[in-house]
Amino acid sequence: MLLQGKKALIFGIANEKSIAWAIARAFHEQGAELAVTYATETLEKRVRPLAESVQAAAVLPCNVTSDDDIRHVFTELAKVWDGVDIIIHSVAFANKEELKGTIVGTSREGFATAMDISVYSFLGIMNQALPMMQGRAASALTLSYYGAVKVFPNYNVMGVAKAALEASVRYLAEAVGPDGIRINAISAGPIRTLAASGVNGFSQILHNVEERAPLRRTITQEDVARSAVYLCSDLASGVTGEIHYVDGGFNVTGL
Ligand code: NAD
Ligand code: 0WE
Repeated sequence: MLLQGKKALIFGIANEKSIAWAIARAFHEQGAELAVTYATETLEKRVRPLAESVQAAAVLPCNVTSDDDIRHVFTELAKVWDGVDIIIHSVAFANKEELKGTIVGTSREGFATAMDISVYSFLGIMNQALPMMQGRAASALTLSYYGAVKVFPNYNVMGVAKAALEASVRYLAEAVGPDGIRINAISAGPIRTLAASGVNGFSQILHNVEERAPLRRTITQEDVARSAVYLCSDLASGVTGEIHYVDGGFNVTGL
């Protein structure tokens, strides 16, 4: 029961394959109380039953492009919880057209969308969350990808966004460290989820990991969730500003 008594707010559940859903289940198993958000009305139908199966204290709409939506989440949450111990940010989006070909041709609008939803949203959420996190051994966790650091075909503007997200983790960690609040990221290896569906050559990406990663296998949502439990528990009380790879070791290989 590593998360007994902790209250966790989770952004980024779309369906049962979402990394955020595996994190929610693992947190529930470890004794955390949960609240979850969903991006659209269509997703509410999928998310609400999942949330109910882990007795979520609140299931709230939140399109992260809207400051009003983000504010609303925390005004509603304050009605049921006196504080928040854990924020999970598992949200990313770029327009499909930006995820093919090269980064050449990226539109101003496509860049802004990717940065708004995949990067600013973490800062926007933390702006509202921090008042409810004060005086607790609180932490936040976001999800990144190795495309932040190295060039992968088609990842394009998302690579730029993940680089900015990882820098945001470091700046946030420094800003809120004096309050005892920790900020980290998990850089996950490729996993078949909604966000990976329709990505050209995704099977090849998974195959490369199976051949090259030290563990010689792809990772699962549950692999990520177990590391998330550690990073958000008091076991990681001295860890902040960190990009923690859960990728079967892929990032250490040189060939
Ligand atoms: P997913 O599609 O299940 O999750 C992405 C989530 O982003 C969805 O729940 C979606 O509703 C949400 N979202 C998109 N636009 C939004 C908006 N405007 N407002 C609110 N929510 C919005 O896919 P996933 O693979 O679980 O992705 C979760 C995170 O993990 C993302 O940050 C992704 O970049 C990261 N990641 C994924 C992989 C992978 O291979 N699947 C690898 C490394 C990192
Ligand atoms: O971060 C991600 C997913 C990012 C993502 C994926 C999509 C596909 C559908 C963001 N926005 C969208 N928008 C859509 O319309 N990953 C790490 C998974 C991923 O996505 C890729 C990858 C990998 C790996 C895209 C291109 C190349 C590799």
